[in-house]
Amino acid sequence: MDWLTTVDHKKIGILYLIAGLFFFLIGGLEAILIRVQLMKPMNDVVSSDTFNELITMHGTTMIFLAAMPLLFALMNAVIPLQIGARDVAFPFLNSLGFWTFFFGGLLLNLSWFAGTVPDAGWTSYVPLAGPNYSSGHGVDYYVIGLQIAGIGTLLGGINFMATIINMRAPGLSFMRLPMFTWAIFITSALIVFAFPALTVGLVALMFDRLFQANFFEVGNGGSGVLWEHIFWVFGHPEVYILIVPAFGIISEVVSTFSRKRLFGYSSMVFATVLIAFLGFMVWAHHMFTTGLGPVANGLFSIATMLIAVPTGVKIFNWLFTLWGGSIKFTTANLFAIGFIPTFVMGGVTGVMLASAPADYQYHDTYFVVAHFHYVIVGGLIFGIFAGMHYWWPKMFGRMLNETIGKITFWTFFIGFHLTFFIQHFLGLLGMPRRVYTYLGGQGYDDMNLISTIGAFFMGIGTIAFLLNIFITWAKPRNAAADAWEDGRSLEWTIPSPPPEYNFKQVPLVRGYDAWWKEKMEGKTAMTPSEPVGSIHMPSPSILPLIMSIGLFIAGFGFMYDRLIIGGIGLAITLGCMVVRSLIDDHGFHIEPEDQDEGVKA
Ligand code: HEM
Ligand SMILES: [Cu+2]
Repeated sequence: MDWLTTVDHKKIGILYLIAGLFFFLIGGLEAILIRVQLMKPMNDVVSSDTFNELITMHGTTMIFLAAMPLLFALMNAVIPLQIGARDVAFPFLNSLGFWTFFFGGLLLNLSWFAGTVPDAGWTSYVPLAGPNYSSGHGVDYYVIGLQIAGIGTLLGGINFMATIINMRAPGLSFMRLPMFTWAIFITSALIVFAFPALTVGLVALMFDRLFQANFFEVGNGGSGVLWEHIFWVFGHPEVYILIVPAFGIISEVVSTFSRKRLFGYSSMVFATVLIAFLGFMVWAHHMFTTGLGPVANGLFSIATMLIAVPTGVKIFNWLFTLWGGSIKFTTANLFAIGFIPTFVMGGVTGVMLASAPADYQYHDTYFVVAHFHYVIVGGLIFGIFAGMHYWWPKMFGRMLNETIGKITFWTFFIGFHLTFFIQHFLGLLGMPRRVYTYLGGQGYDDMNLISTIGAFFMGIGTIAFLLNIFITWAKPRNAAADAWEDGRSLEWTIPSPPPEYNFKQVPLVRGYDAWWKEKMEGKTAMTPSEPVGSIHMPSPSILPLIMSIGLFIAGFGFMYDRLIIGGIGLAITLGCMVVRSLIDDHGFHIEPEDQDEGVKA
């Protein structure tokens, strides 16, 4: 019950973690099925229809329901602690964000039970996704599920922007922010600017599908390329929404485990801002073959290639941070170090794809699949694994087992390269993506088998990680506050796991790497910025959960043309909003004498 009503950022972080891992497993299972089907020529493990459903749901699930929530898990768990805050700016919204994401994801996945699964690809290109070619309810699940889940993401973006602007401890100026906090600040801005485009696109597509509107119906004056523009105006920045937090994690992990200040901090900040900005300028590199013409293709090519410059700055700064450091090869650090060359390879194939004439060759082949998995898995998922191993003791008060951690890393790392490296060559040979099978004897057979074997290794790596979690669970909660002993930022100054109110006294920050600075001067604790006093806390609330259930019901109602049910669902949500505005809830206080009553996560 506690967990259904919580507004505590640490608990919401754990909820995101559980839900994200759950969907990661579902998406992973789908990936394995895809790879089993492609293991040998003319295989028939799944039908062509099921295959389309699998790739659609795999892509959609991995991006929206696994990667994003796992990032939200880490940002919830860490950001308030890193900036010396007691919670996020809007705790109620934070909980609402989680529940809308969760019920949106649930709705999307219930399509498997309804037997009508989205099958137009995770990009839902029209006219394929329009009412003529996708007449069942499959794409409706996509359109409505993602709209509900998208509300959650947008709320999170707004919330974390407000939190980082307003809730920083005294002395923590922007140019003293830890790199992860910077990354999340920029990510939040990206979410706020990019997600509305997706929402608009989904609403338009929903109108086309449910009410025969003509946004994308070419026969009635609509435009299919319009969908591509709207989708990629969201979709390209989305890639940066995923990767920028990973950049932040790598920066933290690399500098902690080399016992060195992050090299070129201010250039890191500006490089990240520049990457985010350019990320909005390059969406049409996904559309070179739609016939935009040589001028547009040329400009978008160049803009895309420009991103390599600030990215290069970041890569070299990480290498210089490692250079000469006293490096500890913990599991978190292995993932961070593994990230660097892997992500560079994804970047190199990215520049190759950015060349418009060359893209006419690579387009819709396995080369593209190899490229984006190098970026998304080799970048983001490695980053998430690094972050989870790094902050686990802070979140749960228990250290993960390092031996199993290393097994996780090596099986996942080797499996990853086995799976995807070879797909570059499959693509160059001409194997198209999104086809459910292929004829033997074209030189694809062995490479596909190797790729499938690699996928199983990644599966084993993931299982090892889950095993680690379960084994660790049985251990006592004895992680030290500064669990790695070389922590540099504020989260390492409070107990693991932190008490409900995080900081008994908000600390005074005197420089970049606030905690490291104090340690180097021989201090054993931060200087507080306020006397011990009564701490104001927000009350828990069940309303976010009920509001999300309302939207969930409404989604079903509209999908199946039961307007009454749709109306009831919306009424539940609106009713909760009314209740929320009318009830005056001032929260509660934790008095100084109660503040030491044991640690509560
Ligand atoms: C065991 C690991 C994985 C395997 C074996 C795997 C395999 C595949 C395969 C075979 C496809 C179909 C490509 C095509 O023909 O278009 C695919 C698509 C995709 N995957 Fe993965 N994948 C894995 C992990 C991930 C992860 C972790 C993510 C994201 C976080 C991801 C995101 C995507 C996306 C966005 C697509 C595009 C779907 C589409 O083409 O519409 N994958 N994956
Ligand atoms: Cu792009």
